[in-house]
Amino acid sequence: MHESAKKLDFPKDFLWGVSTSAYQIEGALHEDGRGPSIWDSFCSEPGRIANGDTAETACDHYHRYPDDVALMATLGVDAYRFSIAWSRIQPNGRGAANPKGLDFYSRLIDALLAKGISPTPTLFHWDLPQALQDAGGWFNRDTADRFAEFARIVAERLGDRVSRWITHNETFEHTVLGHAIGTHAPGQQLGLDIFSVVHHLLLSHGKAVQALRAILPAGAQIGIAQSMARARPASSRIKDRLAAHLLEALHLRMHTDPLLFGRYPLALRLLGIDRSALRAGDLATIAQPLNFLGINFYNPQYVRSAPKGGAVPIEATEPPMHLERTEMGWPVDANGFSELLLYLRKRYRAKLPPIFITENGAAFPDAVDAQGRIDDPRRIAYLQAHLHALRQAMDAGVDVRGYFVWSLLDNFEWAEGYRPRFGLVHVDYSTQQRTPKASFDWYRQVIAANR
Ligand code: IFM
Repeated sequence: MHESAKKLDFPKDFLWGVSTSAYQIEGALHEDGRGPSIWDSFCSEPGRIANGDTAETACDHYHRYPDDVALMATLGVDAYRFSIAWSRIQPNGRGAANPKGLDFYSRLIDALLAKGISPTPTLFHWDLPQALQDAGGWFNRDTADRFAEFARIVAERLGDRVSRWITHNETFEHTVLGHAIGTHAPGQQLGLDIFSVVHHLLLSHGKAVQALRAILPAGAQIGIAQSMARARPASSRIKDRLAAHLLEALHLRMHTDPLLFGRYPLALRLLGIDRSALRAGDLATIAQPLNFLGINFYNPQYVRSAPKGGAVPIEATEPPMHLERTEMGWPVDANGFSELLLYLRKRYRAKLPPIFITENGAAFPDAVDAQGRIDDPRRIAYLQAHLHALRQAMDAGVDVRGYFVWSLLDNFEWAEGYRPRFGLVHVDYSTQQRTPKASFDWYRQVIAANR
């Protein structure tokens, strides 16, 4: 037994899991009636994705899911978080369901249940049907109703076997990368003019929760997965502290206050954000009671005030030199994890539902040795440090019920293509061979030791 695996001391009923998303692993983009999504269009535009990579085959999970479920069974996870590709279910994002799309997820769920692994689907992990984008995408209020319809269709078919549901993945990243700066699909560059995207995403969440509750059995658990981090100012100067405050308002509070408090943060007014998409009654729809809040954590943000004249008075700054960086260039700073969890407890108090860590992990340049093994001590150290930080926050009273590693497999890392490898399992993309890394074995021991 790996020494570090033994010492974590989590509650016996703590839920251990792994995460993936449809577009990043499935491949089979033209099979069984799947319609095009915004990511298909984005990948087809030259220069958008590093190395010209596409998700055409990705990890071929669409065909190899039985092997991947077998890997999860070896790992010993309690739960698997995956996402459902909307355009497999409704190729044009509206209207009748495509039975073959539903059948795929039904087969996957049955395979998971046969191994005692609890399916945890996310309904939207960024792959909007292209037909809805053509109608205005998340700028169009109607997309929120379309999402609720999609949620209803999925719950009607799969709700008898799925007890834990996630509406959205990271509304902040989808808004900012996809609509403010354009490095992700749909590639729009609208700066701060994105309130209606955020608002319609959150409104669609509320409407989907209502649709799910109307269909699912009473005990169903429903939540959302939001990326979160505290912002650290570059100095103690007021300007930099204000920049950190504004970044947290745009990132964390704008995407969570409406869910838990039923209001947007006041700081949006300071930034002059146009909130005209907000209609009477919307905030009550958004603030549906949740069974859990999913948190995706990778690293804290480092910011300072930007020179005058830019769109926002906030600028990213370099993290302290002594911090290790991952393959993504992200700093490794596990203290930021416990700090975030304690902040959430202080800010939301009784409004804060139980938490699942729905993503945490790191990309490193893994090397395959002559024996075909992948020793990834840096990933093990990252995961171990973050589990320690999580344990500390739980000891201090934060109610965390489970933890999902991002990711089960190396996969298509969006605009970065296949270079960054986040998996516990190495994927050789030319043969599709899966090889568990040393971190896979380490996580298997953590799970076994903490049961
Ligand atoms: O790969 C992504 C995932 O799709 C969403 N959260 C962050 C991960 C790593 O960048």
